[in-house]
Amino acid sequence: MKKPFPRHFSRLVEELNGTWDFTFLHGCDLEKLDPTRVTYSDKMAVPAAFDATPRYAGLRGTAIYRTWFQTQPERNARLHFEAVSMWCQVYVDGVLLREHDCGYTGFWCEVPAAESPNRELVVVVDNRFDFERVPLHEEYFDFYQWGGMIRGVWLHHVPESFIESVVVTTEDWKAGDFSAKITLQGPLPEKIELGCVLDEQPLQTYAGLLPFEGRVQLRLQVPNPKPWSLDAPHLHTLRVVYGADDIIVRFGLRDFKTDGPRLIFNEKPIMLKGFNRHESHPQFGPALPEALLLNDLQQLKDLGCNFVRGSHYPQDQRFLDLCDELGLLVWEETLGWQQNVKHLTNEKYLARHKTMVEEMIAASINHPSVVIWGFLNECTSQDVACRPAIQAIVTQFHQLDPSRPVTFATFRGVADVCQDLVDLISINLYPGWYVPGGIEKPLETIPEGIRKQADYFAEKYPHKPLIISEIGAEGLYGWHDAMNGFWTEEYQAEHLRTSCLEALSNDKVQGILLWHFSDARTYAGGYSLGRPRAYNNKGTLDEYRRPKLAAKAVRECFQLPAFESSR
Ligand code: ADA
Repeated sequence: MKKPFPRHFSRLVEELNGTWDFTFLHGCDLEKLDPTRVTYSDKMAVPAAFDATPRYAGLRGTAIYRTWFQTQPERNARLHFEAVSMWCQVYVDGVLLREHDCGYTGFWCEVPAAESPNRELVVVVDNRFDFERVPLHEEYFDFYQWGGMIRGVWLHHVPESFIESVVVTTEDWKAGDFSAKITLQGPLPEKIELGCVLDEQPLQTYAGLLPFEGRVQLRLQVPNPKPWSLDAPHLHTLRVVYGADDIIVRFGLRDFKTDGPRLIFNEKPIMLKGFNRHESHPQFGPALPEALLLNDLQQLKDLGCNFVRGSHYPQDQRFLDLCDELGLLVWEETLGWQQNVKHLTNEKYLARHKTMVEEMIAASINHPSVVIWGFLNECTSQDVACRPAIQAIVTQFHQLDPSRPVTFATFRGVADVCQDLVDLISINLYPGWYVPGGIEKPLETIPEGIRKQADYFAEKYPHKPLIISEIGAEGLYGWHDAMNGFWTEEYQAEHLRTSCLEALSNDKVQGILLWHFSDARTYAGGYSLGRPRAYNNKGTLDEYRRPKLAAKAVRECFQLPAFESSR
């Protein structure tokens, strides 16, 4: 599997992905579990969601994975897990090294030295819901919560002092000016020397640098700067060398910002057109093979999109790398779905959310494609008791990354009391779908439904851009009837056509994200009674990415010359 950025040239990084020993325990008492006394009865692929495989489909419990690795002389071993869902413990040679409890963010594990280079790695993974142990995941979310080592695992061999991260901040996107914040780990002398290689240029040495708390900041310039745009997504690389260690980051020179009620991309107003997308497939769950990631991206572009929302969790880094390469703007957000006052006033929950924000930003900050940070989809932002938490989360984003606008999708309409806190107003609305009984012509309610909310928010927050972050209707693949009623492909296509045309021609709206790209598995239990097949069927494509009639309708609207790019 191709390693996502950052990459390395001198540092040895080994892929631990592949087939691991595996066993699954029902009803396991985690307090009493001794992972050194487990019998491995099966095999499991890494990355994969075990509960998406036929043998373990839909099961909730404890999965134990095992593999081996070797340490190198004079090098420390660090394990990087890109995502383990939902909760896990990592053991090396029977010793617990760490726990992690967000299924969609990456984390590191330092491996202590040992006499023998042969090391046993055991990962205990649990996908049971438990607010005390794993507060970020909830069963009531309208998308299936999978279990397993769902993204890659990498073994890094590093010297005693090594480069932890390089964060690139563009200072002048046209001139190619940027700063690189380099964080080092391990003992450091008072002054250090770093090497930098920009694109294919010769190595430049920077001597006499004074690290402060392990950090150095360099101001650099790309020799032949080329901007990153949707049609020409040029990327630059920076390799930083410290002693025997190195790290290669990739970045793009672009400018994305809010300007009063407009969104500005590389100096021009932009209308965002795209989809919400779940990482979901019947056979792979959230662990999509690269071919499928690329296929999704190509289909998004073919539908005329310039934007995708990674709903509702931090994204697979391989997908973001592809968005960088192919030129697609991304909204990345933390895991969340209708969290309420119970969550947003709970200290443990908020502390975990804070860690998730840190992990998401650390992984994604260098992607030029990521232009908006989001959090907590549809939280109870009509409740003043939630304001302090929402304010704290926005502040955290701004502190960690002042360069990107921050938002969350609200469906509270006029009752929302938190939109003053965000940089960009994002509204979810479902006129023409969730309609009161008795409405005879639901499609006709769409234009007014959009207009009413747009007018309200534009008047209340005239200096903030407004986008429709969700709108859509269900259409069952292959379902047609003479009345073109609810659930038919025809109804869905007409719904999306009406929604797109209304939103794109409304001057108060700066973007539309349709709900959603492809059908995605949802609740396992009673809630799925409102979701035929236990899928959220509002996909413009079905779960195998077969286009419904809506695909043609959306493509036609998104490619209309009037809405082609800027306005
Ligand atoms: C919400 C939510 C989505 C999905 C959608 C729907 O707005 O944000 O995740 O559940 O509704 O299909 O009803």
